[in-house]
Amino acid sequence: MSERPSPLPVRLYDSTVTSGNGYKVRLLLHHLAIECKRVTLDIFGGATRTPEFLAKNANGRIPLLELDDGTFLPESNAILCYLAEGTEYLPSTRLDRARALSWMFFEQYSHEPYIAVLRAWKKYGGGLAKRTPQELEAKTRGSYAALDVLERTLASRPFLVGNRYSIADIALYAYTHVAADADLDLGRYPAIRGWLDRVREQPRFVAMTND
Ligand SMILES: N[C@@H](CCC(=O)N[C@@H](CS)C(=O)NCC(=O)O)C(=O)O
Repeated sequence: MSERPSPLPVRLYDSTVTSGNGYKVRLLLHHLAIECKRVTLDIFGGATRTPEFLAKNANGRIPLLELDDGTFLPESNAILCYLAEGTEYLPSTRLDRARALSWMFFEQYSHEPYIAVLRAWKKYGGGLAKRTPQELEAKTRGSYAALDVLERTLASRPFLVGNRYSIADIALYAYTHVAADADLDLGRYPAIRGWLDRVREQPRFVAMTND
């Protein structure tokens, strides 16, 4: 029995201030030349915690992708997997697909909770005044630990998986390229900087702008 065609993306719920998690989705949509209406929400003003939004995503966060059959798909890296299916951005072998997932889980556990959170505190206030020096120090230490992992990996390969650009690179590019917003110094990471340049050279690359 043949599978029914997958529902198509119609709307991306994103943030009024630049969210790397939202940007991951926008970048892949742009690579794929997929038109998708973007709805921006004031995440610091509680717009993702209203009853209306919680009915769409019980976790109250963007990005959230709405599909043409009324389905809502949360979690940036899950959305990348959905959109990349059947395209060159999803690695072609089983092992490489699992490796891409490894990087995306790494991003969510060891990278984004440090770099993205530190960036939000420093760039948008985000309660910075209430943070203790110890909290800032812990986030900074965790951020550099994640960058060290990327540097060691990218010293010997052009992209994270299978020597070609994939959703793993998109997931890790999002917050790595704005590390300076978190007062993190990429000067000592030549392999990361070379990889950031290679990502920017990809066809239909689009920069993370809107604030
Ligand atoms: N694991 C989630 C994290 C999403 C996330 O933290 N979204 C933030 C913006 S980057 C948000 O919506 N914050 C609003 C809130 O928590 O109310 C993903 O990768 O999509």
